[in-house]
This record gives sequence, C-alpha cells and structure tokens, in this order.
Amino acid sequence: MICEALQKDIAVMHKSSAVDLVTETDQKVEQLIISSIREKYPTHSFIGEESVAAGAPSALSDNPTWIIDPIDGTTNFVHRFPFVSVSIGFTVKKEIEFGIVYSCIEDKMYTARKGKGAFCNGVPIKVSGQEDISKSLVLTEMGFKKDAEQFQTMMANIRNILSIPVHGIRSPGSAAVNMCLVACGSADAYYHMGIHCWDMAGGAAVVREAGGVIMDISVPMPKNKPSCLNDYRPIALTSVVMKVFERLLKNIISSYIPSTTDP
Ligand code: LIP
Repeated sequence: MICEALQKDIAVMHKSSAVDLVTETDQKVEQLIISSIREKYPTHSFIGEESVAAGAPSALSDNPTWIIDPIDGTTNFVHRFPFVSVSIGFTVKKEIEFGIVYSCIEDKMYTARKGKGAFCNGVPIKVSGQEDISKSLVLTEMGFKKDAEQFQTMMANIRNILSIPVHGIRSPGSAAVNMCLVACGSADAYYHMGIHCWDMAGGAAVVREAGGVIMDISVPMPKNKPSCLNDYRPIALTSVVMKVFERLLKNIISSYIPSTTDP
C-alpha cells in the first residue's frame, strides 16, 4: 500500500505542528493492520499512532497489545526519501514479545522474538560491538518540537557528540529504521529525545535480540546496579540510547525533555 502510494500524488496534512505530517496512507495502513489483527485476535488491545492522534487512548495494560506505527518516517514518505517503515511491537504484561520493522522501499523485513534472535530478511543480525565512542557512527533525530529549550539542547548534544569526536552523526528520518541500523551493526548508537512508543516498540525487540541495549536516560540508574544494561523498560521509554557505550552518551546528553503523549 505504501509503495503504491509513493507512485501517486501525496496529499499532506498536519498534526501537532506545520512539520508534523500525516497522510491518508498513514491512516489507511493503520486501519488495515488493526482490522486484520482484530479479526483474528478480537480481545487484543492496540496502540496506533494515528488512532491516538484521532483521540484513542494511549494506555498500556497487561492485555496483549499491538503497538503500531503505520508509517514511521512520514516526512521521508512525503519527500520519497527512501527510509520509510512500518513498525509493530507486540507486548504481553507490558513486556515486548516480538517486533517487526518493514523498511518498505529498501524491502528489508526486520524481525525479532524474545529469546529467539533478530533477523533481516531471515538472515541473523547483531550489533557492531564497537566499544570506543570515538570510532562510532551515531544516529539521532531532530523531532518536531522546536521550542527554544529543546532546540538548544538538541544543538548542544550534536555539538558535544561531534566534538568527542565521533566518526559521524546521521539522521535517516525513521526511528524504527535507525534502531534496525544499530541492530545490524551499520551504526553504533542512536539517541532520541521525545520518541513515542509506536516509533520504537518494533525496533526495541530487534535491537535487544541483536545484542543491543535500550535505556531511558530519564530513569535514574538503580544504586545496586553498575549499569542499566539489564534494566530494560521498553514501554516506559520516552528516550532511547543504545549500545555498549550508553554510559558515555548519558554523560553527554545534557538534559531531557519528556514527551507527554506516551503511556
Ligand atoms: C517520526 C520518526 C522520526 C522522528 C519523529 C517521529 P512518524 O515518526 O520516524 O524519525 O524524528 O520524531 O517520531 O511521525 O513519521 O511516524
């Protein structure tokens, strides 16, 4: 459906701001996914980006829940910039059981199931294992909220990370694809302020099963644990930092502005 829509004119609508874009295809893809799953699993719950935008609750319960981003990278989709994905994470008792990210234009299907590994088009993937931040490629996204405080923090973070120096910073424009790029070792870390659960639920399973680490820097490290490596709280996350050098990034990212719309 997404690939077909890319061949036609794309009508753009706006959500929270003039740069928060949505299209009819976002809505149609979400409806298609939810209705086909609901037919098979009528008791399951859903958190979908476009349903929430239309007023549906965004609340996670213990019930089996599908967390859906029908088009992650809508701005890319509108511009035909080739990182556009469908992201689905499935939780039971608030724990992610499996995740799927389909990068439509690249035709890459990332899949992961708890304890069973991560795959791209069926081939096992793993994180890079890079432990030296100065040899790293780091991903980030600029997000939609551009108030003065957030803007300043975002720019300071980029300046700080570039000054380490790292090999580079990239911003592909789809949170789910970014997570999969870390999962398959094409990038070493990804950080994001104000990410939403539907942007990351599918990718979280993929990263974790590929040997990566996800953390919320707004959650203080427990005193009895030397690191957050085992403190995996996917649904509480509103910000992610991945990979083995998360401690370094934690020191670099100077402040944190939570998103208010996530469960
Ligand atoms: C978007 C992400 C993008 C990020 C935005 C937003 P959408 O998702 O993919 O990388 O910068 O904050 O979360 O709105 O295209 O599904």
